[in-house]
Amino acid sequence: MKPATAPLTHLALPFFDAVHRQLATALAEWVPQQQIDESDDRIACRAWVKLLGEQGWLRYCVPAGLNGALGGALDRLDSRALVILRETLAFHSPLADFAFAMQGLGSGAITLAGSPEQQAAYLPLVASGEKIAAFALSEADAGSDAGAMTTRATPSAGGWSINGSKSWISNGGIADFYVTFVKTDPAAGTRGITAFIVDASTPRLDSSEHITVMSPHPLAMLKFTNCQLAAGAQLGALHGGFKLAMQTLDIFRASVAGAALGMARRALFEAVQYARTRKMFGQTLGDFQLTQAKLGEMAALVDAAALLTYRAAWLRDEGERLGNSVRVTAEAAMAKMTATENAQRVIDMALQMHGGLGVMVGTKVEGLYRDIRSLRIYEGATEVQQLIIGKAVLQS
Ligand code: COS
Repeated sequence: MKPATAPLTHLALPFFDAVHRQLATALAEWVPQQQIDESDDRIACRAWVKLLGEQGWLRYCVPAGLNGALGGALDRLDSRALVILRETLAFHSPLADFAFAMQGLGSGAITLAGSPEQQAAYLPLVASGEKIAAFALSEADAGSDAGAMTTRATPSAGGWSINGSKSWISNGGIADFYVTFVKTDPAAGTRGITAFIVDASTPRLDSSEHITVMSPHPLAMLKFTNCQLAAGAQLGALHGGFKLAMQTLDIFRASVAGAALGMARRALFEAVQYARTRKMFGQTLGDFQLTQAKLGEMAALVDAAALLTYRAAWLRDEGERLGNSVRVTAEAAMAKMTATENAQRVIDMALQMHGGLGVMVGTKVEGLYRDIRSLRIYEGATEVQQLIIGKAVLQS
């Protein structure tokens, strides 16, 4: 069977610039050559961050800053670069994609709202892979309803004291810092939330309770018991945390769509290879019209997801370039919803086509079947995206 190579023809679409084409081509060549043992997700995730950092790929998770001081490859956090990098990484290794994505999501709020001192202290080390980042928003009783969080920061001598717990925190236990969203005015709902940068070494921050999931990646609970933070740990405006979280998600939801797209493209690749070679009833699987119809449906689902994903990323980049920073919340939501849902269907069809092999632990489609599932939930479940799009349609 021919080695899996990420397709590149979509890079000819007008959404992309030369820099994106070069980037995707170089990464598509580089990733398959890497050998990381992924049997232990925590060890593997650290290894991927180190490797991606050393090789310069994490430089797309942060902006360049003045004279390149912040370590980024491009002037701005570029949504299209994030999308195509995630797509290519996820095609080969969903865990590599996870490691890459979390560096961006975990530091995104610092890029958007950090003081010059905070940006200088964290972003270059995120870009080099020397600091592992995490984003702590969800709680056991505040997932989709993020504004219902109860973790609380109260003023204390010289800063803040944090109490409460966060759940489902990606990179929990291996991160060097957590961008954490907590209530600073519990009576004010979403207008009473503030972001803080919490270093993993903060006394009485407990990240030891790991959560095991069907497609292993580092995930944990965070428990804060009178964790003391200096005033300088506040990120962005007091009570401005909810909007900051949503603005961060506006960027990264489109990149989740990119990851889903990469997994769907890989499933389609596997299905096509199998259909070409599998013999049955005196012909190959691909000779059956039933198979051709399925492959046709899969290809169209992939392309539909791709166009919505690239549109969301292009719109945001274009808004930034023109300096009008238009909100792309609904477009990002459409991309995330469509790409993750379509990918689940494409992967399921690819698995079905593989028959018994499809459910054998260790085959690529079996892994993808587990890998894709959480993408329909994290960073805003499909139902949240529907809500966001519906509200936007009513307001239009
Ligand atoms: N950019 C800027 N501001 C935004 C925004 C965005 N994308 N989305 C919402 N806001 C603002 C609103 O404009 C509103 O501002 P005002 O208080 O000035 O009116 C405020 O934030 C509250 O918005 P809204 O009323 O829509 O909040 P809701 O509590 O109804 O929540 C949803 C909206 C459900 C969309 C939100 O809670 C959400 O995205 N939940 C999912 C969270 C998530 O993705 N969790 C996963 C974490 S990472 S694994």
